[in-house]
Amino acid sequence: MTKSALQIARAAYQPKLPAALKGAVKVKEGEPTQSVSNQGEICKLFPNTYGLPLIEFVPSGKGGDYPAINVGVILSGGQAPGGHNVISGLFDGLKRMNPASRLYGFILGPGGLVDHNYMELTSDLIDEYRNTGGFDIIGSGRTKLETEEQFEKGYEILKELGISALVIIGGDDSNTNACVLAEYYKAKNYGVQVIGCPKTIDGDLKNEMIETSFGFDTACKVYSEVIGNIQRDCNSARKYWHFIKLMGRSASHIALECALQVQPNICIISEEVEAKNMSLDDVVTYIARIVADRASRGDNFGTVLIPEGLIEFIPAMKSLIAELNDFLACYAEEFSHIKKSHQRDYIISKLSKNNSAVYASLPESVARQLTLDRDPHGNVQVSQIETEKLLSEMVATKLAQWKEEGKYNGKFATQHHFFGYEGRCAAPSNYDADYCYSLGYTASLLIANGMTGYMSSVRNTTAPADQWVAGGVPITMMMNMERRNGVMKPVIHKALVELDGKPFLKFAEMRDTWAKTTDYVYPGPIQYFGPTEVCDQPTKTLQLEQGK
Ligand code: FBP
Repeated sequence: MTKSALQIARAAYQPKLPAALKGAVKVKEGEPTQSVSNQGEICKLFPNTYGLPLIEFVPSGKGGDYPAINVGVILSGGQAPGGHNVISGLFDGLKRMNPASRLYGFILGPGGLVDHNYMELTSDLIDEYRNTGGFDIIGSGRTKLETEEQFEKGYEILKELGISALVIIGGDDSNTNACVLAEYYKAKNYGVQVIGCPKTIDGDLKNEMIETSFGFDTACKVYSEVIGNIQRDCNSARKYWHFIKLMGRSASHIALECALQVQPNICIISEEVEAKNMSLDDVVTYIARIVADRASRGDNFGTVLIPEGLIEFIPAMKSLIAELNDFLACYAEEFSHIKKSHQRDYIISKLSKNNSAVYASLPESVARQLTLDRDPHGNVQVSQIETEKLLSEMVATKLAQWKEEGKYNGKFATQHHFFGYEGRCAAPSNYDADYCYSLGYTASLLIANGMTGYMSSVRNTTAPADQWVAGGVPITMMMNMERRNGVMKPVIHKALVELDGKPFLKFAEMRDTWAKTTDYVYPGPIQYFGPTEVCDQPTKTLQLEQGK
């Protein structure tokens, strides 16, 4: 495999560990825990894994005697920078406790467990992937582990390979399923522990005990670098408005973090749009006003950040999408026989009055995307809707109207971008490299100490790494009951942007200034070697949340 100079140098990087994990450790047990809400129901559903105490690993004078064990690992869902370091931290932790322990990777996500598709992860292989981005060491997948049949199929191969613990690296849904699996194996007395690790660039798996999901730091730094570059171009040519959509299926953490890093002229936060019950026209008018205001001062350029999930947070669009989902699920056959040129009118005639009016107001291309591209569950694939184009087209229409009315006299030329896949497999920043390695290492200790149904947790991460605090959080502690596909289910509570949280408040305080002035910040590329203030900064979100 040919490697770049940076790859070669980076392979030798030794991720930092919390000081407590550098030598022998012992378990410090905290108080028993409770779920965030619906305690009675969740306790009943998880009789064997509910109410467990918080765990912290603290230094101990003497090393333990650990038997050799076999462990399995799964990467689940979308890629996030640092996954390979979780695996290498897990591997190193297991081998340090007993060199005869073995690690198996299940191929292409949870499906690998069910289909018995696996490989042993040896030290030669692990060394090839240290500090690299991507999930390609074993691949990832989105198969959901939820049925007893899958759990039993998985147990067959775990038994065959003598695996007594499984580490699932995933987002909120995958960790919810990890907890259900832990409960199932415990109830059946199968002797298989299940441990989760918090992954997702979206940043929406976080709570009191999990400060951030891994990958968020690196992905936001990559996006901020390119947005910064665009802003320099924008401020050099002074002739374009750049509409930039940013990944994050649901929550707007990525857009908010990038805004804090680059100081754009406009950033839309979906959670605020929903809380203020804004219509699509309200969002368009908000953007158009800023464009017109800047134009009045001769600035016919700027940047707009748009979170990927926006469309579903606009109450009127949400209702339209819900009706379209139901309608097309029932009348898919009839709809497929309607001529393309008549489809728009057909839909307009079939929807309820309000939704029909919203649908009729959409540009042709977006109206088409809403009716054609559906996922296997019959839902619109929101990430495929070009919200950046939808908004810029609608802003252009509004500005043209204002021009006729004599309210606007500028030029409005646009460029569009979507940043998502560009950042998901980047080489992890020092923060993510260290955080992930520590998460994996901590997972090995949770296993060695007999825990199941826990998520690996590393906290105090805005301090230098040797002051980080490592331990485990019972996954049931993060759960509440939510309606999924019409049924109430125990799930990990998804963390959306909090409008009374410090990161949003900081943005809200600054955004009017950033709209008027051209006060762009150009963060530049991630630095892996150099002074700590350049290389080791955590996200602005985390710093603000922790009062730094
Ligand atoms: P996870 O929640 O699994 O971490 O994935 C997040 C994400 O990157 C979203 O930001 C994005 O909407 C989605 O994955 C894209 O999915 P896919 O990789 O299937 O195209």
